[in-house]
Amino acid sequence: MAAKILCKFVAAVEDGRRRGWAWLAGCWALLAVLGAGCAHPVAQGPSRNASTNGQVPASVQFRNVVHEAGITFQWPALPHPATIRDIFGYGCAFADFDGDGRQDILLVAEPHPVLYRNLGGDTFQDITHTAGLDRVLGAWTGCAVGDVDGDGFLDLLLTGFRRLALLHNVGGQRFADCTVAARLDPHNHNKWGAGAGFMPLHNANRLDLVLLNYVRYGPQDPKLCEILPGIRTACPPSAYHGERGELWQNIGAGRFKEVPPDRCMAHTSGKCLVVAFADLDGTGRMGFYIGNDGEPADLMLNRGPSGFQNVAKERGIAYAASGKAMAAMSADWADYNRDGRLDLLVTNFSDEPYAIFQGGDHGLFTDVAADTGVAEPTRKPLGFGAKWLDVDNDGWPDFAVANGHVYDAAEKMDPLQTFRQPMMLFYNQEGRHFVDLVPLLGGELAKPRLGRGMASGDFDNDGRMDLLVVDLEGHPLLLHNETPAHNHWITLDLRAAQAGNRFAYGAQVRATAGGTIFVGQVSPASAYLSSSDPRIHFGLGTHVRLDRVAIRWPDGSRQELLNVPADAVWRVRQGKAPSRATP
Ligand SMILES: [Ca+2]
Ligand SMILES: [Ca+2]
Ligand SMILES: [Ca+2]
Ligand SMILES: [Ca+2]
Repeated sequence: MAAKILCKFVAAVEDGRRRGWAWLAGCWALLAVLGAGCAHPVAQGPSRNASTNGQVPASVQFRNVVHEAGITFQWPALPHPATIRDIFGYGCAFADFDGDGRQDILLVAEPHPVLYRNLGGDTFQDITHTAGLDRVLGAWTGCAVGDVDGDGFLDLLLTGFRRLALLHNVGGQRFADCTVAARLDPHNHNKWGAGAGFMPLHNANRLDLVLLNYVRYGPQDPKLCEILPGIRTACPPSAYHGERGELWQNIGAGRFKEVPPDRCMAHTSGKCLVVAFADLDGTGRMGFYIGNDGEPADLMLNRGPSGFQNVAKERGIAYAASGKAMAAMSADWADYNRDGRLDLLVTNFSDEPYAIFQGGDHGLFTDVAADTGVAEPTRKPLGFGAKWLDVDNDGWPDFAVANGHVYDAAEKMDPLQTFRQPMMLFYNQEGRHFVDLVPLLGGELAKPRLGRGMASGDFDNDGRMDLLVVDLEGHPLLLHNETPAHNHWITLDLRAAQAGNRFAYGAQVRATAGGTIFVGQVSPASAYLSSSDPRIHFGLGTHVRLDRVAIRWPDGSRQELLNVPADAVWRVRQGKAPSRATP
């Protein structure tokens, strides 16, 4: 560890990139021989941020605290050969279900999900039984979180294989199954449910539901495929008939009504995996991206009374830079280059690079994964959960990926491939280049796993974003961010005035500090089958306050806050001055 800290990797910006990597390899070789640190190489390129100078800090640290946190749950070992159902995996969530200001942990599993209450002090308590979740049985896959009935407590939706449950949160104490009362089908019309998310799409005061379905998987459909002679493993998605997602409008009184497919989902590709919401046309109306498995992605523009229009192809986001459709397990929005426009991170199948679709003029997107150094290192792995998070609070969003293959015979099919794979943690060098820190950090992140769901959140409210990761054959990872706290940060916990969308889903924030722009939105659904801490978190670097915070609330009203001090979680009620949240 001491050697690791001494070994400070600097300067992989742009033209210094190749030299930086060569130096890193040399450094590790030296460490192996000498057990000692390296001298610092010379920094390359201009600096725009006094906090990091575009360097890769060796000080970034994540520690897996799952066991000391009292989280004992483990997903069981897979059968082999494993089918596409076996390896599909599960999601997870950070969400404050009891409203005490601390993010609790939901782990999706079969035959029932598992819920851990955050007790503070980095300890969690299994409350699955008292919350009534051990009676919610099914072949669950994913989750979505939102206060659908406006009582001030976050409700829970579970997706599954031929299962669906909407669970009403009763006073932050327990969950009551209200699927049928909501007019949803507990059997999901015999479809295979994948990602899902809540967002007000028709009425600012009601959370609608985007519910994604994967493929048809009936008794007649293949279970194992001989992809190479003598090697039987899970079948590729091309072996199956795709299903489309559904859009359910919240019509009040706890009920939903399906939006006629020709107004939205009939125009999508199907084989859906992930939904990620964003205001795609600056109108304040949220639309959404749907990532599909081997089919063109969808970008659904919300045209209000005239329904949704799929603009993925003309906006440049339907295909990877190669022109091929992606296997888009995860998608997540953030403004990685701080130009005030959201960009979309999308993961992909093995031997296909992940994508960073940079938002440009006229709502057009360009995949900049190759230009930013992301394409090459992500070509070999198969990416599932992925989230933007500013790991060192320098103001530049970094991103984490949980990788793992779907073919348990992956090694036999390609000697350079593996079934279990390390995570990746891409450090953002001032919006120009990314470097995977995992080879530098080693430890738990570098251990090969079957990564699936991922959620980001600050579970201990210390201003450093933590991660929750599903390892399909093991314990979850609770990765506590222990990066030394040199930089400032701010977390905004928005609460809308109207009860129907109290948690302000769809609210957008545009903030400035010393001329630097920060954009964020309240939209916890993202990543594979998972839901994240809905609070807006910004790393502020050397800035000790946000000079100006402009909030566009879901009902379209605007609010401006001035001189909001850093290093605090601020509860912002619509129309009121912010107050410090004290969990
Ligand atoms: Ca809580
Ligand atoms: Ca951007
Ligand atoms: Ca950063
Ligand atoms: Ca934290």
